[in-house]
Amino acid sequence: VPREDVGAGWELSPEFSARSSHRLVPMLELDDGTLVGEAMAICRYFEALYPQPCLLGDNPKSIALIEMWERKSDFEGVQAVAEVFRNSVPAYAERALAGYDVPVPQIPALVERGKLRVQRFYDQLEQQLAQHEYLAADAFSMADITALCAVDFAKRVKLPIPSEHKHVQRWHGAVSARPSASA
Ligand SMILES: N[C@@H](CCC(=O)N[C@@H](CS)C(=O)NCC(=O)O)C(=O)O
Repeated sequence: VPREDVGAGWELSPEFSARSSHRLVPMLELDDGTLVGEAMAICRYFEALYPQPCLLGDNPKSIALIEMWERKSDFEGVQAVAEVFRNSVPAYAERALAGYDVPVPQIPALVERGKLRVQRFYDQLEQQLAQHEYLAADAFSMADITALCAVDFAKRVKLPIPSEHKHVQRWHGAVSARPSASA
C-alpha cells in the first residue's frame, strides 16, 4: 500500500482485493511483483537483506527468545487490543474482523474479554521487564517493536499502561525515544 494511502481505506479497495484475497495490510510488493503479507514475514525479508542491526537474533538462544516474545506480544498484546478495538469502535460496527469482504458484526461481550487479556499482557510485560532491560533479554529486538505497537494501540482504546507497572513505563519511555519509533 502506498504510504500516503495508509488509513485512507486503500486496503478495502477492489484494486487491492483483486491482487490479494487476504485484504490485509501491511503488504510489501517486491520489484518482481511478488506480494509479501504478514508483518513478520516482511520483517524477515528486510532482516535477510540487511542483517545489521540485528533485530531477530544472531544465536540459537536469542533467536528463540525474540521469537517467543514477539509471538506473545502479537497474540496476547496486539490481538487482545484488536479484540477490544474491533468490537467497540462505531466505525467498525460491521467490520469486526480484519480482511473480510462481507459484513462481520461486533460482539460486545468480546470487549470485556479483550480488556482482561490486555491487563494480563501488561502484567506479563511487567514481570519480564522487572528483570530485563528489553523484552527478549538485554538488547532491543523485534519483540520490543511488536510490544510497543501493542501498547500504543492499547492507548487508543483507553487502556494505557497501568500506573503501578513501573518497569513497563520505563521500557516504554526508552523504546519510544528511539529515532525509529519517534519517526
Ligand atoms: N497478522 C497480520 C495482521 C494484519 C492486519 O490485521 N491488518 C489490518 C490493519 S492493522 C488490516 O489490514 N485491516 C483491514 C480491514 O480492516 O479489513 C499481520 O501481521 O500483518
